[in-house]
Amino acid sequence: NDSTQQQIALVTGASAGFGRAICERFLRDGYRVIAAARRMEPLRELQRQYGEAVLPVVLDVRDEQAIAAMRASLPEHWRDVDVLVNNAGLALGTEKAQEAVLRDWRTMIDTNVTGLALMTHAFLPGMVARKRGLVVNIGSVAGKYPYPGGNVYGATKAFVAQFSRNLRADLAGTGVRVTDVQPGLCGDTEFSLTRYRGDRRKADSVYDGAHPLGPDDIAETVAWVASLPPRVNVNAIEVMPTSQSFSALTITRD
Ligand code: NDP
Ligand code: 8X3
Repeated sequence: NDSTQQQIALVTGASAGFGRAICERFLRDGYRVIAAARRMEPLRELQRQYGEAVLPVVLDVRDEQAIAAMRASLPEHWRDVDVLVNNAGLALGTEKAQEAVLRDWRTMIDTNVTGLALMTHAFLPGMVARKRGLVVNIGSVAGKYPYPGGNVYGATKAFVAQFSRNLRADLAGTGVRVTDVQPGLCGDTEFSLTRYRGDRRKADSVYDGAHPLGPDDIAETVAWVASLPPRVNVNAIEVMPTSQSFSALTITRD
């Protein structure tokens, strides 16, 4: 493959879960992939597997200076990012708001909101200048449907939904596309292990008997969105496992 013909995807949170699956899917589809995360070893592993089609970069998306430095240090033939996947994110805790740990709230806001906005701000102007590009933001069903303990996590994903729509408004006429992918319950990632602060038993029990989505289902969705002709913009796509649905509003009684 001629590397100048290949599309370039930059995926944040590429060291695990969805991010890793999205990288692998893009690589199999012939993209070159800038794989970003804080942990280098899983990124190197990806590079060992897929060779020079992978550019691993250590990046904390909360760090504005680090993002600027990363962008500036991209080799010439890696600069023109076609697809930015803002996937890095996390939930911490399921305590009620009145019992939540303030530091956890800050970490979720700094990563899911600020980090996603910083990355978008860094790579959008290049896309607009080239009159092509796609930003895929990984939101969540938690941004639309409230649930007990979802407080700040769900609110960060509501930001992702509205930010994505507002980006579309600003990008009118530029040819740059934006999609908010909103997954529901998805196993085989580190999501619940992180949310339950390393409690493996609790994390695993979230998925017991639930036949959750897998990371490949989300990678498939992202790959499909990116494969559509330039005239097609999927604004948002909500994907749940069949086993997940809705329940009635709660009423407390005397
Ligand atoms: P994982 O915990 O498996 O992966 C999260 C990834 O984000 C890791 O690669 C982690 O890498 C990276 N990350 C976390 N913080 C930062 C940071 N500050 N800077 C850079 N990278 C960071 O979770 P998932 O794959 O499940 O989650 C991916 C996204 O999908 C998140 O935004 C999540 O909210 C969302 N989501 C997940 C669902 C699920 O059920 N699993 C459902 C709906 C949405 P490292 O630690 O190496 O930096
Ligand atoms: C995570 C999805 O259903 O666990 O964003 O809230 S859910």
